[in-house]
Amino acid sequence: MHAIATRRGSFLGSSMRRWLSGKPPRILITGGLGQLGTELAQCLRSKYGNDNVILSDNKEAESGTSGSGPFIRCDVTDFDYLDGVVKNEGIDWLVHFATLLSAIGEKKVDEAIRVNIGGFHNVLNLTRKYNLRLFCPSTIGAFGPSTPRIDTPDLTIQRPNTIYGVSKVHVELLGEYYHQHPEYQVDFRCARFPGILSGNTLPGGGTTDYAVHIFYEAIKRGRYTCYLRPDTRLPMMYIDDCIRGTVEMLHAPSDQLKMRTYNMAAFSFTPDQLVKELQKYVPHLKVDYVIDPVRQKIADSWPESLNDSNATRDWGWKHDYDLAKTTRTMYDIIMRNIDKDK
Ligand code: VAH
Repeated sequence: MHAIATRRGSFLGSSMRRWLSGKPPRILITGGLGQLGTELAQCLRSKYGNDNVILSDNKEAESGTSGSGPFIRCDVTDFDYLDGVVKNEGIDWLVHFATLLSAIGEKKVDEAIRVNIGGFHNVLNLTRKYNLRLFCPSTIGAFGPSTPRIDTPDLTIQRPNTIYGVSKVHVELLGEYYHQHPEYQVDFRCARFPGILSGNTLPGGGTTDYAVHIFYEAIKRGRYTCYLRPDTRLPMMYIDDCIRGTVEMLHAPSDQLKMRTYNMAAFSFTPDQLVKELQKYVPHLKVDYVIDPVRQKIADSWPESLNDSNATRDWGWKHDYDLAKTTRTMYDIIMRNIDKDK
């Protein structure tokens, strides 16, 4: 790999050379077929060109799901294969979404350790090897029952009691270790996402998934059975804000980031508050509550609201969508998609 020396005496990899030459970065997104990957790819492809943003996942992309650019089947737990993709595709930035979420992780602990921790080790070591820029999301799930639950700050008690949360605390700490290590100096960036609401993509295996599924059930059947108590208040965000914030953080000059792991917040709501807002569009909606003890215990261990003032200070983060605007947007998108499918 060609490199040029810098004032620090370290070597800038080909990625920095490309960046300095004004060429767009080549970006690999792992776990790309999940709730966020295709929307992020669409946003980055509009900025950097379709062919410079490669979606990947450990399963084949059904026709049309990988959007307007390239897709590579890739298992993040296979270091040699992932190494070959990064090298052969000349990757500069890596967005690492591949993970088992909170509820599915509790059902498949060994796989969650293999993917969430082993997969991250591979990604982090390749980031160091090829001098990449790495964005890996964390989550409100990285906090636990002993964390202050209101206006939770970036730096506080983190004793999560799910394998998802434990793996994400490991991601945060190991990523920051590789960043501050004098020989590694890895460009690691991490944002703790709340529950994400999306109208074009579905979440899978999370505790906050109800906030998406209720829209589809309300519109299609006029009723929904919620697995969380009606008063379970959780931090949430609309996907457009999440994608924009992720791109803004990817773009932020490294020396602007005083930290490497930041809370990103928008608004919080309970199932009951969401139901009342959705009934403005589906007045006949009926919701009953059949509590899932596993997901209720997970939700009860998470913050009710986040403080994201450091993200605003360091890279200008600010959410745009509130509950009313999110509900209206989601309803319109899903109605449009249903009409298209007819
Ligand atoms: C989950 N949607 O429910 C994910 C997210 C904040 C929650 O990490 O597991």
